[in-house]
Amino acid sequence: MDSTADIQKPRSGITGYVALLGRPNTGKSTLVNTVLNRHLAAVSDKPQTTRKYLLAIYTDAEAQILFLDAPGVHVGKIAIDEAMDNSVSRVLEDADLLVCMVDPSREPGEEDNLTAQRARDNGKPAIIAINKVDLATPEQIAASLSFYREYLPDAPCVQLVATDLARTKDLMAMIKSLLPQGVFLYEADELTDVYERDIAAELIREALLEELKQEVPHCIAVTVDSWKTKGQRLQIGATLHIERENHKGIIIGQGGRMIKLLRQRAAAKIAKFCDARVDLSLFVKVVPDWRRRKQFLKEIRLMD
Ligand SMILES: Nc1nc2c(ncn2[C@@H]2O[C@H](COP(=O)(O)OP(=O)(O)OP(=O)(O)O)[C@@H](O)[C@H]2O)c(=O)[nH]1
Ligand SMILES: [Mg+2]
Repeated sequence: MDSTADIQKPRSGITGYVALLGRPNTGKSTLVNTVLNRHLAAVSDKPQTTRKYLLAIYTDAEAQILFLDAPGVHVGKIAIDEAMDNSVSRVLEDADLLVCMVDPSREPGEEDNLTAQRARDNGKPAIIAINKVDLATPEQIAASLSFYREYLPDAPCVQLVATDLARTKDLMAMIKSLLPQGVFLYEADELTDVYERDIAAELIREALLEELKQEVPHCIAVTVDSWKTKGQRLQIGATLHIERENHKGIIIGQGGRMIKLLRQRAAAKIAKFCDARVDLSLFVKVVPDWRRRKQFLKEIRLMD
């Protein structure tokens, strides 16, 4: 009975790809997690958290919105910056609609310039989404809006608080009003097209960003190298690739305290996402200057 009803469910409605574009730390990944009500994307208070685009699929009775969460638009000269920039370009190419996420609590700068220019040059319909309005004054909100309006004079504008589902409703309604009708590409319960082990690698990175200071977490790449189910438990082995020998001591900590904390934090995040008990092993490996090495970035699939 139920399966027949499922087959007969409408498989079309409002649908399209929506690129989340913006300088680092504006709340793009936060928005995805809030509207999906799942902690799918890594989020942190440090810029350049997202390194590669992520598809996040939102489905309700009338719409299937395919969010493309992009790395923050930023200026940088090394291979990893190029990889992140390629990811932004890919998202711009695939999108039907752009959402320019703006953080009005910080004065518009070079990265906002770049974001607004890329949105304008792309030429697709765009929304100016002023996020974090809980942190900004009306003057700051007005200043950010007028900055983006210079580049996108016809784009509608909406305010939101990406951490609060109720305060994302206006943006969601605006997105729906601007997307076409079409056939849904994914099942209603699909969240992404990324493997669970790649989500796990990102959740480990999120734990690193929370616990390690300054530049250190930015110098680490995470790969999940083994993933086994044993009874009720998930057994996961992951490697932290670090750039310099002297970061080893920071990551392991006195008496192994830091690596233990990182392992516990990351395991709890993965357990919640996968709804399973998790045994996580972390290994540390030095790969000198990995962020400058295209071949390594290709091996870990940060670069195509
Ligand atoms: N107060 C407040 N904080 C927010 C809001 N939206 C996001 N944040 C916080 O802003 C920080 C950055 O959020 P992310 O979602 O990681 O930002 P991002 O744009 O994906 O950043 P990158 O991946 O680096 O480009 C986190 O600490 C969030 O909790 C909001 O509306 N209000
Ligand atoms: Mg992000």
